[in-house]
Amino acid sequence: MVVAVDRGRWGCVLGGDPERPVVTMRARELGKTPIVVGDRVGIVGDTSGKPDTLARIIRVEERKSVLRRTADDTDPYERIVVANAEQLMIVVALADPPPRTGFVERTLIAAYAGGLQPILCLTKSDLAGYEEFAASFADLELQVVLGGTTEPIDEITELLNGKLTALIGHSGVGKSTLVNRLVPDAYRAVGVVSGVGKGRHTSTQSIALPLPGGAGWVIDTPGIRSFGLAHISPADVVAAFADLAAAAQDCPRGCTHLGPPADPECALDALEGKSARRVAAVRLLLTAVRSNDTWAARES
Ligand SMILES: Nc1nc2c(ncn2[C@@H]2O[C@H](COP(=O)(O)OP(=O)(O)OP(=O)(O)O)[C@@H](O)[C@H]2O)c(=O)[nH]1
Ligand SMILES: [Mg+2]
Ligand SMILES: [Zn+2]
Repeated sequence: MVVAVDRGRWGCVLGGDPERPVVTMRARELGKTPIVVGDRVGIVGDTSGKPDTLARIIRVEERKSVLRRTADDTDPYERIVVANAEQLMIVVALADPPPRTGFVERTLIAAYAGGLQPILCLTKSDLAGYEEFAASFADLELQVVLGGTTEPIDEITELLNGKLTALIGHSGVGKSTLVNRLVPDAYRAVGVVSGVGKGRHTSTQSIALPLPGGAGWVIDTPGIRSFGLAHISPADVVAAFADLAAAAQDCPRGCTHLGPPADPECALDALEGKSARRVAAVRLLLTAVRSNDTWAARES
């Protein structure tokens, strides 16, 4: 498993064992194939992990999940943020920096489309209330946890147990602070917040860290300013919800599932109860992102 990427070198662990690190390079035949943290790879050469040795990655296994983003919503170039993560913990500070509209919606969409289970983690609850913000995601049945320094860590430890979880969020929201509490010997550098969205990015590379007791991994990622979704369609999001996906089979061709007036014959309108509320929530999500002006591109 790839646990770190830095200037043409990939840090791997053999058999997913944190005690067996190996430094690798990408074999020439792979060309520019993206290899990211979380990838499962086949390596050859000197895999002893001794100082100054370098093994070669010759194969990247099929990914079980892929978190993708583009720089903005029109950018055709998509980058893979992490591979194979089962969960995406979206970290949002309730203040300093304050939550920005669109970011959670955008990362949620990317999580659903990429096959990751999203969790919303709110930090800095010592500075501002969380109830109102958390309530806006109720109908998605999104798991919400408090992850600030004044909160106990047990619930998050429990959620992450045995899973590969990526943390994502703006710079300065407290991702590394949280990682340091989860993995006491991680010693992730922690920064100061210096102005909205302008915060110097303290972490500059993604890194996977083993949770204590061999029970899963957490991936600390650098703060991101925008989360472009050029590669994602409403159908990708709808596909993440079994009840919605089943109903959407009866939609007319080319239906964007947004409902009337755009899609007067969208079959999602026939759903009832909990499913109907979920439809409304998913549509809100999709519309929020659409009307989010030139979207996250200019958010910074
Ligand atoms: N008041 C308060 N401050 C916090 C809390 N959590 C983190 N901080 C502070 O927020 C600042 C930024 O934290 P980091 O952990 O470096 O943030 P980050 O998300 O890793 O930032 P990047 O690496 O730049 O993406 C630090 O000064 C932390 O001490 C919290 O719950 N309450
Ligand atoms: Mg950090
Ligand atoms: Zn439809």
